[in-house]
Amino acid sequence: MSSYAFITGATSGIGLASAKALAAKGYGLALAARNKEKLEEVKKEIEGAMAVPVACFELDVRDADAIREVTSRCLSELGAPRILLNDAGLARGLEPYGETKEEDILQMIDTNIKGLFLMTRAFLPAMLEKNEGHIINLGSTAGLYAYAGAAVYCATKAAVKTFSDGVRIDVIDSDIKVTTIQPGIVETPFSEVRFHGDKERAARVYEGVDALQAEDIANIIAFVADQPKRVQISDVVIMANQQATGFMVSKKG
Ligand code: NDP
Ligand code: 8X3
Repeated sequence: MSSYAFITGATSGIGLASAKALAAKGYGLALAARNKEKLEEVKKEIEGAMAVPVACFELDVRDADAIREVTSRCLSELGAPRILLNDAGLARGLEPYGETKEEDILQMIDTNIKGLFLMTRAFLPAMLEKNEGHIINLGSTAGLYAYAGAAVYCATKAAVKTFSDGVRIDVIDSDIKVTTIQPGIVETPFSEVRFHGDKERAARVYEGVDALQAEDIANIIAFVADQPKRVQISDVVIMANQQATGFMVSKKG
């Protein structure tokens, strides 16, 4: 594939919408997530609607060995990605920290921080060798403003922002770009995942709020990716119109 985007978390929400938005710009796609069947469905859907090649990689970004295996296979089959979209991420639970389950803490840290850091490390040398590439990381307004019950999630997103800034410094002598996308409330399966499958509780998060949609963020990601070589958009913060800070949302309903 000549110019392609590698997207983690490509089967749902912002990652899926971004895959479609980047395909619409003509990028080939390498899609990664844990659910293989869903990956194949997305591949079929996108290839059926758009004339772009789509490759799929079943991958749990918490698994360092799997990252090494998948990224080296991807590099030898497809070459260096033009875009690495580190989207895979999640929140688990919304309890005071003293009640937060250890497995939830570890899942957030291993997915949102460890996975994202290792994905970047795996692809960066090939991007540097080509002197071309754009690393786009999903942070969150949660990384800018902590909120109750989300100490770990917020800290992981603050880590994404700081990590992106650090990598941008380290690649300053190259043409590589690094961007942190920091959305506020986006209506996706995110809350259902956070509440361990409790659909009713998840739906209440978005009740009475004209929340951002995955496509809103995807369009911004496509815009960020589509700039001339001299233009590097370092950070984008996007809130819903009804949102003032991380979790301060006006409920009109
Ligand atoms: P979704 O739950 O809709 O999508 C998450 C995606 O990540 C899925 O494709 C999922 O696929 C994948 N994923 C989860 N864990 C792993 C893993 N260990 N390895 C590989 N893939 C994984 O959530 P969103 O689209 O809302 O969230 C996407 C990103 O945006 C996250 O980083 C989130 O923190 C961030 N964000 C979301 C906001 C929101 O309000 N929704 C706001 C700000 C930021 P699978 O389960 O098959 O692995
Ligand atoms: C996810 C959105 O509202 O939990 O980053 O900060 S929120």
